[in-house]
Amino acid sequence: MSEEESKAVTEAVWQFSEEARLVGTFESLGIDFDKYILASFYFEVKEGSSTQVEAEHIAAEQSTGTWTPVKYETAEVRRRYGGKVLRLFQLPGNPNSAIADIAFPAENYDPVVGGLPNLLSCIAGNIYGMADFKAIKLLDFHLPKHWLREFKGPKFGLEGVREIAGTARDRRPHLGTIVKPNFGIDYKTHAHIVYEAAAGGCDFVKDDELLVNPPYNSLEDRVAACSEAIDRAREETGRQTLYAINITSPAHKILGVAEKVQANAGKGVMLMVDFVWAGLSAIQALAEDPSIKLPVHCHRAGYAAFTRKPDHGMTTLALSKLVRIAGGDQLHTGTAAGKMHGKIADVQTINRALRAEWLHLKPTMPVASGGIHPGNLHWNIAFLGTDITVNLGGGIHGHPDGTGIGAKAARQALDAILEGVPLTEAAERHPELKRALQRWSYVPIPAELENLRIWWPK
Ligand code: RUB
Repeated sequence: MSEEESKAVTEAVWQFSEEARLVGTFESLGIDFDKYILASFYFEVKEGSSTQVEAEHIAAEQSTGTWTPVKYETAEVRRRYGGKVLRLFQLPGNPNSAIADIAFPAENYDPVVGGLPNLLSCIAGNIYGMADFKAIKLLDFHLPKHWLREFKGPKFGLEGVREIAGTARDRRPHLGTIVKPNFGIDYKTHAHIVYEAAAGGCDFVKDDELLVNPPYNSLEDRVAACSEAIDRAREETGRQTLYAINITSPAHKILGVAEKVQANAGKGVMLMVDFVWAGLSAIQALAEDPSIKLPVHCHRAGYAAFTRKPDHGMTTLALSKLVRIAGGDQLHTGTAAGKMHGKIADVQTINRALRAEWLHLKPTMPVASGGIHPGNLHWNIAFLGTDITVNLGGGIHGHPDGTGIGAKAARQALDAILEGVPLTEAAERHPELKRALQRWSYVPIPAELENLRIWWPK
């Protein structure tokens, strides 16, 4: 995809999102938004094919039609139950690529019995494998109100999580960490690291996405030991640290696993799920079951298998909105500076979608994670704001003086950023921060990125 096409796609996503959010109906297009599921696709057809014909192909193939006419797919069936191409935007520089906004009649789907899996088989289904397309990407979607009302969404949401952590008033970003190393430490060592991180200044500590239940660090042992660790830290500091324990499991087991963990969980414990492979339904099961009383932290390991290619798969925006509908209280959405691939503007769009008003759905707290350290932390605040969790794994545990001092250094960096004190100046007062910056270096924000900034110190 050329730079020009990529810009046009970004523009189209904006237009699609804004139209549905602000107007609530696609009035200008003459359709009743309450009766249709809308999906916006980028696609590229093979040389010699027509984008108009192939857009109709998506609409038909993903609703009533197949590769050849069949007897009972009458004109009336097509009219009432078939997908409709609402708009087609030809993209600059490539006559074979376009964006199509398509409306699918909502009455084809049951939000409760078929739910999100059934919906996704339609808007993100067979079409990806069709030989007529060189590439196709789901950019965004909108659901009718009666559909969304069938989902409870996050049980706690951003505000509920802040209430538990005691940050509802001061609104500071949550300073988080991931216990490292991921594998190879027993539960006592794991809990000791959790304690050091919490006592050192972390508001949030989580398991790595790789760790679930090895015999030397089982869920049962870990939840008890880590609950005790955060209790101990709270008694010493007065701060309630959150701890997310990774219960990723097959969907038919996850409620049972969650209940067992919950039975031994202390204050501040959250459930963590790698939702891409456990499935959105695993999140929904936890969020909608009244017996589960813990918030759900959603890790997106594997997401890039279908989001990373600019022209194929689905956007991280679409995936993240699905997590909010399914009930994720916290979700990894990417960083402004770190080790993961992604554009700052895309992360900003996703975070806005997670926090925007959306019927009864509580906002999901965005989590920036991956390669953050005290020297680049300010990027993540400047570009992503303060209603967020910032996670530093290696950027805390890799401190030359260990986890406790690493957490202290990260907290010093965050406090300095929030107060508008230059990090190099703060480092003169804080030897812990100085050592961290010597280790990882301070990364200045280039002037040309300043226009993307959304947060300034008071
Ligand atoms: C972070 C880490 C995270 C991923 C998540 O560790 O392991 O799970 O980076 O990425 P570290 P994302 O801080 O040591 O890099 O949030 O983009 O899905």
